[in-house]
Amino acid sequence: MKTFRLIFSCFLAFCMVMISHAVLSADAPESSLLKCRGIDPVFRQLSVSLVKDGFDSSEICAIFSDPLVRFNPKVMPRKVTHNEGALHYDIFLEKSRIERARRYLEKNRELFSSVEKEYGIPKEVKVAILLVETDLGRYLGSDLALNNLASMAVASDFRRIKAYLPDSYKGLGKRERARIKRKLLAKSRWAYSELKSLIIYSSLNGLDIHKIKGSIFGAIGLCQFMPSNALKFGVDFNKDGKVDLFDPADALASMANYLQFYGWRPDIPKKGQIRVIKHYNHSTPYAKTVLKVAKKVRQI
Ligand SMILES: [Ca+2]
Repeated sequence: MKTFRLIFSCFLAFCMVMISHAVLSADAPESSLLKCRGIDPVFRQLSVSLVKDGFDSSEICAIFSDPLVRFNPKVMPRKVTHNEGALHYDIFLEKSRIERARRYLEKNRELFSSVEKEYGIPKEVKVAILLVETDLGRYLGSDLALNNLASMAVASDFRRIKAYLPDSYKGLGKRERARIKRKLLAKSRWAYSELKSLIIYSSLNGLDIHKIKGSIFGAIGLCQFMPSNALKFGVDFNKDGKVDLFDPADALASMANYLQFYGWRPDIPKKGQIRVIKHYNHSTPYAKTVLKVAKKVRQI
């Protein structure tokens, strides 16, 4: 009987150790961030999720405790109400813009030619996309990609952004409210995934995430790639050991790599060109504008 009790006690002790170990492991992400000061409470749970997903806690602490990191409640309301079709693309056909695109092409002709030789995408199409996306690098976003993506990632909580939603989103019935909440949840999950890609992209390429500007929706660089595309299609064309989408060589080659992947071929008909460009931005007016700009640049 004594032996049985001893074995039972040992078994019990073993179970307790295993259970406490399991509890500690489950709590590990939270506890590993306990000593991290300066994370805005709005990003605390997000930071824990990132550590749970395998990111190093000291890296996450360094990223989110930086004073440059801030929550912007206006980003998600813009995302859910964004209407690409309503944008006015005609401004890109203005003579002054076409001339600037032409001058940009001339200045970087050697680079445009070597990228064209490698990927087969006409230089005029590439400069047209640069013009429409970032006005040839003049407009790369006013805030950090990190802030915009993190702000969207935590915006599934309706209360956080409610005040910034347009009036048409207010005073809605239960059913409509539930639909909006589902939409917010889907967008915030997407933003979280892009945020993870941004952290990986900056880390892999030795880039300071606190210096990476992004569009309101988190697209980065001259070619305005979402971070997941930066990881999939980014090219280190100038062979300096990193994919830097703010560098014209890497940005142009990455853009060409993307277009080639989605089916651009030297003899592709216009319909096919529009189809491929729509992978870049799912808007027919956008694709048609890119081709019109390319044609005008070619004619000058
Ligand atoms: Ca490079």
